[in-house]
Amino acid sequence: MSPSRSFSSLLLLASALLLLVPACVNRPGGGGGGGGGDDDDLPPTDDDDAGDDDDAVEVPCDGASDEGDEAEPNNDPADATEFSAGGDLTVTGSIDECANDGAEWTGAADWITNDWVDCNESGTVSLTWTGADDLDLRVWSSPAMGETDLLGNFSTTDPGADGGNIAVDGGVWFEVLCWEGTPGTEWTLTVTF
Ligand SMILES: [Ca+2]
Ligand SMILES: [Ca+2]
Ligand SMILES: [Ca+2]
Repeated sequence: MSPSRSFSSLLLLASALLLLVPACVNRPGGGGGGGGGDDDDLPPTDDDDAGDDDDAVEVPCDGASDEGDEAEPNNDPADATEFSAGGDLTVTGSIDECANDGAEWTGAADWITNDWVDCNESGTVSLTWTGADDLDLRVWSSPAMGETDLLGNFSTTDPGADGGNIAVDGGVWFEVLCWEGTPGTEWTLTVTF
């Protein structure tokens, strides 16, 4: 085989390999059904049983912000102070009683709710206060949930702040609590996107 023939053969082989490689890369359980690799959750284009399809549409929470004070009484979710932010939220208030029985909070609670009706996005929630009191924050997608499903941050080692990231999708309920400390401690709750 002449050098030029050999080179042509190599080119042909390389081309064939390039064509083969994409065909070998297939998603688990895919079968290549519909959509050319797009992975919708709905028939007829869903090509697997995975619940983690990556084409859910995220709608940014970039609507109007809202801010204001809590309104007592709000010790129960049914009396939660309602806000109507489509984007960032800032709420201020004060906790009337700090107490616990060693296992649960037995003092006051401040319930806040906001319905982000038109968006779903990950946000950052933060509860801040001044002093050494041990305030805590729980965040729920529904007050009927048996356990907090969005955030339960009960740190005792970082007086002054609790919080974290939450997946916002519609209504969110915030519960401000105080494990121990001084009645009347003022707090600020913020949600930013
Ligand atoms: Ca309060
Ligand atoms: Ca209250
Ligand atoms: Ca705490």
